[in-house]
Amino acid sequence: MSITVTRITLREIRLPLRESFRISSGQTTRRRILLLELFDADGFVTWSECTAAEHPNYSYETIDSAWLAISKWTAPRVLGQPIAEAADVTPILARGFRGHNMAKAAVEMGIWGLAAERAGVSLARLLGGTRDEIATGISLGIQPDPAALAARAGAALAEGYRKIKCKIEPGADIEYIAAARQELGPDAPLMADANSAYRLEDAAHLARLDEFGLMMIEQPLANDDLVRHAELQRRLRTPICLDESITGVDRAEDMLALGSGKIINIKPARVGGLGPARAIHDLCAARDVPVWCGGMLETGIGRAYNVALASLPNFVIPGDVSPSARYWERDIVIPEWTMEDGMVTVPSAQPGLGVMVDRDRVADLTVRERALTAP
Ligand code: OSB
Ligand code: MG
Repeated sequence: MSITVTRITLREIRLPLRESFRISSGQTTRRRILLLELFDADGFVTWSECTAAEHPNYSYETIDSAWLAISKWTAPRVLGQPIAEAADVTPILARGFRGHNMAKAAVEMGIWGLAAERAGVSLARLLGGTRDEIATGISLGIQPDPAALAARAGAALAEGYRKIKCKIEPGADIEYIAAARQELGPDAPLMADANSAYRLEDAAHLARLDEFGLMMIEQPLANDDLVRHAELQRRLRTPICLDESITGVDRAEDMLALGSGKIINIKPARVGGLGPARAIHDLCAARDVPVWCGGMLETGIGRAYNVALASLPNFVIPGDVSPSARYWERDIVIPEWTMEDGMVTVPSAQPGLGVMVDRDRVADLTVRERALTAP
Protein backbone atom coordinates (compact mmCIF):
# COMPACT_ATOMS: atom_id res chain seq x y z
CA MET A 1 0.00 0.00 0.00
CA SER A 2 1.44 3.33 -1.05
CA ILE A 3 2.52 6.06 1.36
CA THR A 4 0.96 9.51 1.16
CA VAL A 5 2.74 12.14 3.23
CA THR A 6 0.17 14.69 4.34
CA ARG A 7 2.22 16.99 6.53
CA ILE A 8 5.83 17.75 7.35
CA THR A 9 6.55 19.95 10.33
CA LEU A 10 9.94 21.67 10.30
CA ARG A 11 11.45 22.69 13.61
CA GLU A 12 14.73 24.32 14.46
CA ILE A 13 16.12 23.45 17.85
CA ARG A 14 19.26 24.70 19.59
CA LEU A 15 21.36 22.20 21.46
CA PRO A 16 24.78 22.86 23.02
CA LEU A 17 27.48 20.23 22.50
CA ARG A 18 29.09 18.98 25.71
CA GLU A 19 32.39 20.06 24.27
CA SER A 20 33.09 22.33 21.39
CA PHE A 21 34.18 20.49 18.24
CA ARG A 22 36.82 21.98 15.96
CA ILE A 23 37.69 20.72 12.48
CA SER A 24 40.05 22.35 9.96
CA SER A 25 37.22 24.39 8.42
CA GLY A 26 35.42 25.64 11.54
CA GLN A 27 34.25 25.18 15.10
CA THR A 28 30.86 24.16 16.52
CA THR A 29 29.88 24.86 20.11
CA ARG A 30 26.13 24.91 20.03
CA ARG A 31 24.24 23.19 17.24
CA ARG A 32 21.31 24.62 15.34
CA ILE A 33 19.44 21.49 14.28
CA LEU A 34 16.63 21.07 11.77
CA LEU A 35 14.13 18.33 12.62
CA LEU A 36 11.30 17.04 10.45
CA GLU A 37 8.17 15.40 11.76
CA LEU A 38 6.37 13.52 8.97
CA PHE A 39 2.73 12.44 8.98
CA ASP A 40 1.02 10.14 6.50
CA ALA A 41 -2.59 9.69 5.47
CA ASP A 42 -3.00 6.55 7.59
CA GLY A 43 -1.94 8.16 10.85
CA PHE A 44 1.69 7.04 10.94
CA VAL A 45 4.23 9.54 12.22
CA THR A 46 7.99 9.65 12.31
CA TRP A 47 10.91 12.06 12.59
CA SER A 48 14.02 12.77 10.59
CA GLU A 49 16.94 15.15 10.94
CA CYS A 50 18.60 17.39 8.40
CA THR A 51 22.33 17.41 9.16
CA ALA A 52 23.21 20.67 7.42
CA ALA A 53 25.37 22.79 9.72
CA GLU A 54 25.11 26.45 10.63
CA HIS A 55 27.88 27.54 8.26
CA PRO A 56 28.73 26.34 4.73
CA ASN A 57 32.14 24.95 5.72
CA TYR A 58 31.65 21.18 5.35
CA SER A 59 29.05 21.46 2.60
CA TYR A 60 27.61 24.45 0.75
CA GLU A 61 24.29 23.63 2.42
CA THR A 62 23.37 25.16 5.76
CA ILE A 63 20.41 24.85 8.09
CA ASP A 64 19.03 28.05 6.58
CA SER A 65 19.45 26.95 2.96
CA ALA A 66 17.98 23.55 3.83
CA TRP A 67 14.97 25.14 5.53
CA LEU A 68 14.33 27.04 2.31
CA ALA A 69 15.04 24.07 0.01
CA ILE A 70 12.79 21.70 1.94
CA SER A 71 9.96 24.26 2.21
CA LYS A 72 10.12 25.33 -1.42
CA TRP A 73 11.31 22.30 -3.36
CA THR A 74 11.69 18.94 -1.63
CA ALA A 75 8.57 18.77 0.56
CA PRO A 76 6.17 19.98 -2.18
CA ARG A 77 7.38 17.15 -4.44
CA VAL A 78 6.28 14.44 -2.01
CA LEU A 79 3.35 15.98 -0.08
CA GLY A 80 -0.01 14.58 -1.14
CA GLN A 81 1.50 12.19 -3.72
CA PRO A 82 1.04 8.45 -3.29
CA ILE A 83 4.53 6.93 -3.20
CA ALA A 84 4.77 3.17 -3.78
CA GLU A 85 7.93 2.68 -1.75
CA ALA A 86 10.67 4.65 -0.05
CA ALA A 87 13.19 3.79 -2.78
CA ASP A 88 11.03 5.78 -5.24
CA VAL A 89 11.67 9.07 -3.45
CA THR A 90 15.21 9.61 -4.80
CA PRO A 91 14.17 9.80 -8.47
CA ILE A 92 11.22 12.05 -7.53
CA LEU A 93 13.62 14.47 -5.84
CA ALA A 94 16.34 14.17 -8.50
CA ARG A 95 14.41 15.21 -11.58
CA GLY A 96 15.52 18.68 -12.70
CA PHE A 97 16.73 19.48 -9.18
CA ARG A 98 20.45 19.85 -8.79
CA GLY A 99 22.31 19.49 -5.52
CA HIS A 100 20.86 20.17 -2.05
CA ASN A 101 21.49 16.58 -1.02
CA MET A 102 21.02 17.27 2.68
CA ALA A 103 17.62 18.88 2.06
CA LYS A 104 16.66 15.92 -0.12
CA ALA A 105 17.98 13.38 2.36
CA ALA A 106 15.99 14.79 5.26
CA VAL A 107 12.76 14.09 3.37
CA GLU A 108 13.92 10.84 1.78
CA MET A 109 15.05 9.40 5.10
CA GLY A 110 11.82 10.46 6.80
CA ILE A 111 9.88 8.50 4.20
CA TRP A 112 12.06 5.44 4.90
CA GLY A 113 11.21 5.96 8.56
CA LEU A 114 7.50 6.13 7.76
CA ALA A 115 7.78 3.02 5.58
CA ALA A 116 9.35 1.11 8.47
CA GLU A 117 6.60 2.25 10.85
CA ARG A 118 3.95 1.20 8.34
CA ALA A 119 5.53 -2.20 7.77
CA GLY A 120 5.96 -2.73 11.51
CA VAL A 121 9.64 -3.56 11.04
CA SER A 122 12.82 -1.85 12.10
CA LEU A 123 14.37 0.62 9.71
CA ALA A 124 17.54 -1.50 9.82
CA ARG A 125 15.71 -4.60 8.61
CA LEU A 126 13.69 -2.70 6.01
CA LEU A 127 16.99 -1.48 4.54
CA GLY A 128 18.44 -4.98 4.53
CA GLY A 129 20.70 -4.58 7.54
CA THR A 130 22.03 -7.79 9.03
CA ARG A 131 23.95 -6.69 12.13
CA ASP A 132 22.52 -6.60 15.64
CA GLU A 133 25.25 -4.30 16.92
CA ILE A 134 27.65 -1.96 15.27
CA ALA A 135 31.24 -1.15 16.13
CA THR A 136 31.70 2.43 17.26
CA GLY A 137 34.46 4.96 16.80
CA ILE A 138 34.99 8.46 18.12
CA SER A 139 35.89 11.58 16.18
CA LEU A 140 38.10 13.93 18.22
CA GLY A 141 38.21 17.59 17.29
CA ILE A 142 41.48 19.51 16.96
CA GLN A 143 42.93 19.92 20.46
CA PRO A 144 45.09 22.76 21.81
CA ASP A 145 48.28 20.67 21.71
CA PRO A 146 49.53 17.12 21.04
CA ALA A 147 49.48 16.15 24.72
CA ALA A 148 45.81 17.12 24.99
CA LEU A 149 45.00 14.97 21.96
CA ALA A 150 46.98 12.03 23.35
CA ALA A 151 45.05 12.27 26.61
CA ARG A 152 41.69 12.38 24.81
CA ALA A 153 42.66 9.48 22.56
CA GLY A 154 43.84 7.38 25.49
CA ALA A 155 40.64 8.03 27.41
CA ALA A 156 38.53 7.12 24.36
CA LEU A 157 40.36 3.82 23.87
CA ALA A 158 39.89 3.03 27.56
CA GLU A 159 36.14 3.74 27.19
CA GLY A 160 36.01 1.03 24.55
CA TYR A 161 35.88 2.96 21.28
CA ARG A 162 37.04 0.76 18.42
CA LYS A 163 38.41 3.50 16.21
CA ILE A 164 40.00 6.79 17.18
CA LYS A 165 39.76 9.51 14.55
CA CYS A 166 41.74 12.69 15.04
CA LYS A 167 40.98 15.86 13.15
CA ILE A 168 44.11 17.41 11.65
CA GLU A 169 45.11 20.57 9.81
CA PRO A 170 48.45 22.09 8.75
CA GLY A 171 50.28 22.92 11.97
CA ALA A 172 48.30 20.35 13.97
CA ASP A 173 49.16 17.09 12.25
CA ILE A 174 52.44 15.15 12.46
CA GLU A 175 53.26 15.89 16.11
CA TYR A 176 49.63 15.40 17.10
CA ILE A 177 49.30 12.02 15.41
CA ALA A 178 52.71 10.99 16.75
CA ALA A 179 51.57 11.79 20.28
CA ALA A 180 48.30 9.89 19.84
CA ARG A 181 50.09 6.86 18.40
CA GLN A 182 52.62 6.93 21.24
CA GLU A 183 49.81 7.01 23.80
CA LEU A 184 47.66 4.31 22.17
CA GLY A 185 50.39 1.84 21.24
CA PRO A 186 51.19 0.44 17.79
CA ASP A 187 48.10 -1.71 17.21
CA ALA A 188 45.26 0.63 18.21
CA PRO A 189 42.91 1.60 15.37
CA LEU A 190 43.87 5.21 14.68
CA MET A 191 43.10 7.51 11.76
CA ALA A 192 43.16 11.17 10.76
CA ASP A 193 40.56 13.43 9.07
CA ALA A 194 41.75 16.62 7.36
CA ASN A 195 38.43 17.95 6.03
CA SER A 196 40.15 19.19 2.85
CA ALA A 197 42.86 21.21 4.63
CA TYR A 198 45.74 20.22 2.31
CA ARG A 199 46.91 20.65 -1.26
CA LEU A 200 48.68 18.20 -3.52
CA GLU A 201 51.90 20.19 -2.88
CA ASP A 202 51.68 18.82 0.69
CA ALA A 203 52.11 15.21 -0.51
CA ALA A 204 55.61 14.80 0.95
CA HIS A 205 54.46 16.28 4.26
CA LEU A 206 51.43 13.96 4.39
CA ALA A 207 53.65 10.97 3.55
CA ARG A 208 55.28 11.53 6.95
CA LEU A 209 52.05 10.17 8.42
CA ASP A 210 52.78 6.79 6.78
CA GLU A 211 55.09 5.80 9.63
CA PHE A 212 52.21 5.87 12.15
CA GLY A 213 50.32 2.95 10.63
CA LEU A 214 47.03 4.80 10.31
CA MET A 215 43.93 2.91 9.18
CA MET A 216 43.36 5.74 6.71
CA ILE A 217 43.52 9.47 6.13
CA GLU A 218 40.14 10.99 5.43
CA GLN A 219 39.56 13.71 2.83
CA PRO A 220 42.99 15.34 2.69
CA LEU A 221 42.27 17.44 -0.42
CA ALA A 222 39.41 19.51 -1.82
CA ASN A 223 35.87 18.17 -1.90
CA ASP A 224 35.61 18.29 -5.70
CA ASP A 225 39.10 17.05 -6.53
CA LEU A 226 39.16 13.33 -7.31
CA VAL A 227 42.05 13.73 -9.76
CA ARG A 228 44.55 15.10 -7.24
CA HIS A 229 43.38 12.61 -4.61
CA ALA A 230 44.36 9.87 -7.09
CA GLU A 231 47.81 11.41 -7.50
CA LEU A 232 48.17 11.76 -3.73
CA GLN A 233 47.10 8.16 -3.16
CA ARG A 234 49.92 7.02 -5.45
CA ARG A 235 52.35 8.86 -3.16
CA LEU A 236 50.99 7.58 0.18
CA ARG A 237 51.08 4.16 1.78
CA THR A 238 48.22 5.19 4.06
CA PRO A 239 44.86 4.47 2.42
CA ILE A 240 42.82 7.56 1.54
CA CYS A 241 39.18 7.55 2.64
CA LEU A 242 36.85 10.01 0.96
CA ASP A 243 34.05 11.83 2.75
CA GLU A 244 33.13 15.24 1.25
CA SER A 245 34.03 14.10 -2.29
CA ILE A 246 31.49 11.28 -2.46
CA THR A 247 28.18 13.01 -3.12
CA GLY A 248 26.55 10.08 -4.89
CA VAL A 249 27.07 6.68 -6.43
CA ASP A 250 28.62 8.22 -9.56
CA ARG A 251 31.37 9.86 -7.53
CA ALA A 252 32.02 6.54 -5.81
CA GLU A 253 32.45 4.93 -9.23
CA ASP A 254 34.80 7.75 -10.22
CA MET A 255 36.87 7.22 -7.08
CA LEU A 256 37.25 3.54 -7.91
CA ALA A 257 38.03 4.21 -11.58
CA LEU A 258 40.63 6.86 -10.80
CA GLY A 259 42.11 5.32 -7.67
CA SER A 260 41.34 8.45 -5.64
CA GLY A 261 40.88 6.45 -2.46
CA LYS A 262 40.43 2.97 -1.04
CA ILE A 263 37.69 3.45 1.55
CA ILE A 264 34.45 5.45 1.69
CA ASN A 265 32.89 7.20 4.66
CA ILE A 266 29.16 7.05 3.86
CA LYS A 267 26.89 9.72 5.33
CA PRO A 268 23.32 9.38 4.11
CA ALA A 269 22.75 13.15 4.21
CA ARG A 270 25.74 13.91 2.00
CA VAL A 271 24.55 11.55 -0.75
CA GLY A 272 20.85 12.47 -0.72
CA GLY A 273 19.48 9.78 1.58
CA LEU A 274 19.39 6.12 2.49
CA GLY A 275 18.67 4.85 -1.05
CA PRO A 276 21.83 6.40 -2.52
CA ALA A 277 23.79 5.47 0.63
CA ARG A 278 22.77 1.84 0.19
CA ALA A 279 23.64 1.97 -3.53
CA ILE A 280 27.18 3.13 -2.65
CA HIS A 281 27.38 0.38 -0.06
CA ASP A 282 26.34 -2.21 -2.66
CA LEU A 283 28.81 -0.93 -5.25
CA CYS A 284 31.64 -1.04 -2.73
CA ALA A 285 30.63 -4.51 -1.52
CA ALA A 286 30.80 -5.79 -5.11
CA ARG A 287 34.27 -4.28 -5.52
CA ASP A 288 35.63 -5.38 -2.12
CA VAL A 289 35.95 -1.79 -0.95
CA PRO A 290 35.26 -1.32 2.76
CA VAL A 291 32.88 1.40 3.94
CA TRP A 292 31.94 2.91 7.28
CA CYS A 293 29.23 5.24 8.49
CA GLY A 294 30.22 8.83 9.19
CA GLY A 295 28.51 11.26 11.51
CA MET A 296 27.52 14.92 11.56
CA LEU A 297 27.07 15.43 15.31
CA GLU A 298 23.48 14.23 14.99
CA THR A 299 20.90 14.05 17.73
CA GLY A 300 19.44 10.66 18.54
CA ILE A 301 17.07 11.02 15.58
CA GLY A 302 19.74 11.31 12.88
CA ARG A 303 21.71 8.69 14.77
CA ALA A 304 18.86 6.17 14.38
CA TYR A 305 19.22 6.43 10.59
CA ASN A 306 23.00 6.07 10.79
CA VAL A 307 22.72 3.03 13.04
CA ALA A 308 20.25 1.39 10.65
CA LEU A 309 22.50 2.08 7.67
CA ALA A 310 25.59 0.80 9.48
CA SER A 311 23.84 -2.53 10.05
CA LEU A 312 24.34 -3.39 6.35
CA PRO A 313 26.96 -6.10 5.83
CA ASN A 314 29.77 -4.12 4.14
CA PHE A 315 30.01 -1.57 6.97
CA VAL A 316 33.11 -3.40 8.15
CA ILE A 317 34.95 -0.47 9.76
CA PRO A 318 33.72 1.15 13.00
CA GLY A 319 31.53 4.21 12.32
CA ASP A 320 31.44 7.73 13.77
CA VAL A 321 28.29 6.63 15.55
CA SER A 322 29.12 7.45 19.14
CA PRO A 323 26.58 7.22 21.97
CA SER A 324 24.35 10.20 22.90
CA ALA A 325 26.44 11.12 25.94
CA ARG A 326 29.48 11.83 23.76
CA TYR A 327 27.61 14.81 22.31
CA TRP A 328 24.81 15.97 24.61
CA GLU A 329 24.05 16.58 28.25
CA ARG A 330 20.71 15.04 27.38
CA ASP A 331 19.58 13.74 23.97
CA ILE A 332 16.11 14.31 22.51
CA VAL A 333 15.29 10.60 22.20
CA ILE A 334 14.22 7.93 24.67
CA PRO A 335 16.10 5.77 25.27
CA GLU A 336 19.36 7.56 24.54
CA TRP A 337 21.91 5.75 22.39
CA THR A 338 24.43 3.92 24.53
CA MET A 339 27.64 2.03 23.90
CA GLU A 340 28.84 -1.11 25.56
CA ASP A 341 32.29 -2.49 24.93
CA GLY A 342 32.55 -0.23 21.88
CA MET A 343 29.30 -1.50 20.35
CA VAL A 344 25.93 0.20 19.80
CA THR A 345 22.90 -2.09 19.68
CA VAL A 346 20.75 -1.99 16.55
CA PRO A 347 17.11 -1.86 17.68
CA SER A 348 16.20 -4.44 15.07
CA ALA A 349 13.25 -5.91 16.95
CA GLN A 350 11.38 -2.59 17.18
CA PRO A 351 9.35 -1.02 14.39
CA GLY A 352 10.64 2.21 12.86
CA LEU A 353 13.58 4.12 14.30
CA GLY A 354 13.70 2.16 17.54
CA VAL A 355 13.73 5.31 19.70
CA MET A 356 10.97 7.66 20.84
CA VAL A 357 11.26 11.40 20.43
CA ASP A 358 11.01 13.35 23.69
CA ARG A 359 8.39 15.79 22.44
CA ASP A 360 8.39 17.97 25.56
CA ARG A 361 12.12 18.41 25.30
CA VAL A 362 11.90 19.20 21.59
CA ALA A 363 9.16 21.76 22.33
CA ASP A 364 11.38 23.40 24.96
CA LEU A 365 14.30 23.63 22.56
CA THR A 366 12.35 24.82 19.49
CA VAL A 367 13.07 28.31 18.20
CA ARG A 368 11.04 28.19 14.98
CA GLU A 369 8.45 25.89 13.49
CA ARG A 370 6.63 25.62 10.19
CA ALA A 371 4.01 23.12 9.02
CA LEU A 372 4.10 22.16 5.34
CA THR A 373 1.04 20.58 3.75
CA ALA A 374 0.04 19.47 0.28
CA PRO A 375 -0.49 22.43 -2.04
O1 OSB B 1 34.29 15.19 8.53
O2 OSB B 1 33.39 13.53 9.44
C1 OSB B 1 33.51 14.74 9.35
C2 OSB B 1 31.44 16.47 12.07
C3 OSB B 1 31.00 17.58 11.38
C4 OSB B 1 31.40 17.76 10.09
C5 OSB B 1 32.25 16.84 9.47
C6 OSB B 1 32.68 15.72 10.13
C7 OSB B 1 32.30 15.55 11.47
C8 OSB B 1 32.74 14.46 12.32
C9 OSB B 1 31.86 14.12 13.50
O3 OSB B 1 33.80 13.89 12.16
C10 OSB B 1 31.59 12.68 13.64
C11 OSB B 1 30.50 12.44 14.67
O4 OSB B 1 29.32 12.78 14.40
O5 OSB B 1 30.81 11.92 15.73
MG1 MG C 1 35.15 13.62 7.48
